[in-house]
Amino acid sequence: MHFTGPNAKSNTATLPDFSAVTDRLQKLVPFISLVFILTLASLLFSKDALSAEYRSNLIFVSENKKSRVASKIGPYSDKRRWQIYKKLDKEFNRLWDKRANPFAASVNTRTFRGFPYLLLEDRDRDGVADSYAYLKGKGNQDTQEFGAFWDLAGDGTLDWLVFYGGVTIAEGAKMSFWHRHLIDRNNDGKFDTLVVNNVDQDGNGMIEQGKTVWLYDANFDGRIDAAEHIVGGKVSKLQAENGRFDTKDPFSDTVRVGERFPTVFDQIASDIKKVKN
Ligand SMILES: [Ca+2]
Ligand SMILES: [Ca+2]
Ligand SMILES: [Ca+2]
Ligand SMILES: [Ca+2]
Repeated sequence: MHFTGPNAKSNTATLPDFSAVTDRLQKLVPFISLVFILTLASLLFSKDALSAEYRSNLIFVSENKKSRVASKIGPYSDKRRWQIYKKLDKEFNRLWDKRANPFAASVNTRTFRGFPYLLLEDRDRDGVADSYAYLKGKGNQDTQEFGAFWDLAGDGTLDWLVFYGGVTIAEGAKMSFWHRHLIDRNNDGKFDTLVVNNVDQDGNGMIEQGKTVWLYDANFDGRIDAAEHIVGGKVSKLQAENGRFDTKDPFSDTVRVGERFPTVFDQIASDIKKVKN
């Protein structure tokens, strides 16, 4: 997966023709495994490595200043969580489509095996890094490990992270991207909320775009203890059955109450911080 967006203007390569793919998929949907879809998608999106311009443009900035988006959206609040989520989900897609703008890089990360080169970018060009990608090396941009991040509180630690999930089939046999959002609600430097942006609420194997599930470490002890579905801003609290939340997330099993909140995202945040400083 090339991490430049599917509609990026900076790419001269022809964009994948989704309509033809969708037609074919429509007939095959029940028989195609998710793995096949992901492979197909990564082939479709696979593009050339870094351009010469890109390579010569690496700049290193350590200044800690508030990003344009953080200034606009302001600090996280539970009350505004859906509005903030909507804005940042949109913002991630916008950044993804923007032209690459390298900010800083490190070759020493161990978070994703085989992808040690962490590249930060300032895609909205406000002087603050907003995008990250773990690469095999400086010259190889094919990766699925990328996303965006913000410091909404403006205190130098990032408190909102988006992590690219992949491609799947949505209702109407449409191809759709799905992503995870991670939030540090109490701004203590550890993520405590995981949002999956598309769930399959009716359980027919196809996600319903825009329907979200939120998993919370509500008391900030590192364990998951609450869950919600939020659809169009309407919140439904999930009741645990037999000690588990049925999240309707097609990419994971039911979640046990008390399960450890995933720590890989804290590791990503820590890598990003190291590169910035
Ligand atoms: Ca920026
Ligand atoms: Ca936290
Ligand atoms: Ca469905
Ligand atoms: Ca907890």
